[in-house]
Amino acid sequence: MTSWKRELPFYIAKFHHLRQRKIEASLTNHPELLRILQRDGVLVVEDFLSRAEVQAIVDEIYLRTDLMTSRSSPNIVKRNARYLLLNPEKELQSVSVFFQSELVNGLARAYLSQRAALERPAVQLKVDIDQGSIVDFFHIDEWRSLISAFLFLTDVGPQQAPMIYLKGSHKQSVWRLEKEKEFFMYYERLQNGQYGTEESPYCGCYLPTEARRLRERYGFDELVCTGKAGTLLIFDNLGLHRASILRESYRLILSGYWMLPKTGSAGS
Ligand SMILES: O=C(O)CCC(=O)C(=O)O
Repeated sequence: MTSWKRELPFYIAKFHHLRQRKIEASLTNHPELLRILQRDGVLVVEDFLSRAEVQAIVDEIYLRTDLMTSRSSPNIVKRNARYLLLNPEKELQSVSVFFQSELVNGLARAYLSQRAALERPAVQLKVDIDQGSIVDFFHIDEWRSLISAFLFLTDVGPQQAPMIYLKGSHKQSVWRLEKEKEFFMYYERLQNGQYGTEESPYCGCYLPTEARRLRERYGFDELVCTGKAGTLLIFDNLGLHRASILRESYRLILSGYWMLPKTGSAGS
């Protein structure tokens, strides 16, 4: 089959997706935050929760799950040097202050579509010191628009595996089309959170040399996303970002994707 015939479904899907996506500032009470997200693709909100509110969530995680001890529950998966406790809202009432927050959900609706919905809510623990993974390479997570939000439950300094984001790299541009196509054609994720094919972990990843060239060519500034416990981080997963290696202590966060409904699975 000629390559354009193989690739046509991607272009059709992309076209339909772009028609569904609609930025609508009236859907958020925080238009100033929406402007930053649109400009940079990444947004850090300090003191989103107080120390006491964070502590209530951490206490409940310790009390009701084995994430911090044996990590043997069936709903805990290890992926890319992190342990994910999936769908925590069933066991942990306190996490709804984040997953149901007006600020995050309103911004997601304003940035993506009125129909944007939360997918793959999780508690994430990074605890294995010096352990690297494929997402330490700059990558994009999808071929369609989505955002992630992280709530820091521990202080995240330079040694606690802060995510690194290239500001401005989320904007639609021809340089990204090849990777988006690769995602569309080869990425698969199973219901249990594991990758569906051997190829899936590599989809969307850039070699360090490629990322450096893109950065130089387009002048993207790097943001190292550190912050105190209680900080909220929101980012557009189409922007170039990468994980960094845990060097000390541990990193505990809540995370979720907000996507257009029934659009399937996001990367990493
Ligand atoms: O956990 C992190 O710091 C980054 C994770 C990442 O690369 C992703 O969510 O796509």
